[in-house]
Amino acid sequence: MAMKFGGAMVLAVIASVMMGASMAYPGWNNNNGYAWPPKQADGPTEVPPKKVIVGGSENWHFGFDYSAWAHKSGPFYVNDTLVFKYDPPSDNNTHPHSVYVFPSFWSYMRCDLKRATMVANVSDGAGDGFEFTLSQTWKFYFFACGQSGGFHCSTGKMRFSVVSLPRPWKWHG
Ligand SMILES: [Cu+2]
Repeated sequence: MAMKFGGAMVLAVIASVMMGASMAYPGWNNNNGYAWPPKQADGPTEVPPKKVIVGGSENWHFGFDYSAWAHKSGPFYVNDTLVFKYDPPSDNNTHPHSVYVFPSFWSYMRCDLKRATMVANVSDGAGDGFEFTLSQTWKFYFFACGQSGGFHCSTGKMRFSVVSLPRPWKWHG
C-alpha cells in the first residue's frame, strides 16, 4: 500500500516536471511547424462515401439494363450507398417494383427469388428512395427486383451485382 502510494507520488512528480519542461521549452509545443502527430491534412485521407442512384435518371424500372449500368458506374466502395427510386403502387402504377438481395451468384443467375431476401417492399422506393449501404468490404452484392415471380429480374433486366472494394485514400483533402 505504501509502495503503491509512493509510486503514484513519483509519477506525479515526473509528470509535473515534464509539463513544466514542455511549457518552458517551445520545441515541445505544436506551434512551431513541427507538430506531432501530424495534422490530418498533411497525410492521406479516406475518400468520403458517396450515394449513387441506381439507374441514374432512369431510376428503378422494368427493361433498363442495370447490369450494364453497374458496370459503367463502378467501382463501388464499402460504405457507399445505393439509392433505389421507384413509385409505390397506385391506380396509375399497377406493376410496382421492390428490391431483393440474393445469397449467391447462382441464385442471382437463375433469378431464384425463393432464396433471396427482400430488403425493400413495393412502397419503400417512394420519395427520396430506398437506401442500401454496402457495409461489408470485399462482398459481392446481388440485387434484383422481386416482382412478378422473377419476370422483372430475368426479362425485365432488373438485376445487377456490385463488389464493395476497400475505400480509397487520397492526399490532401
Ligand atoms: Cu420490378
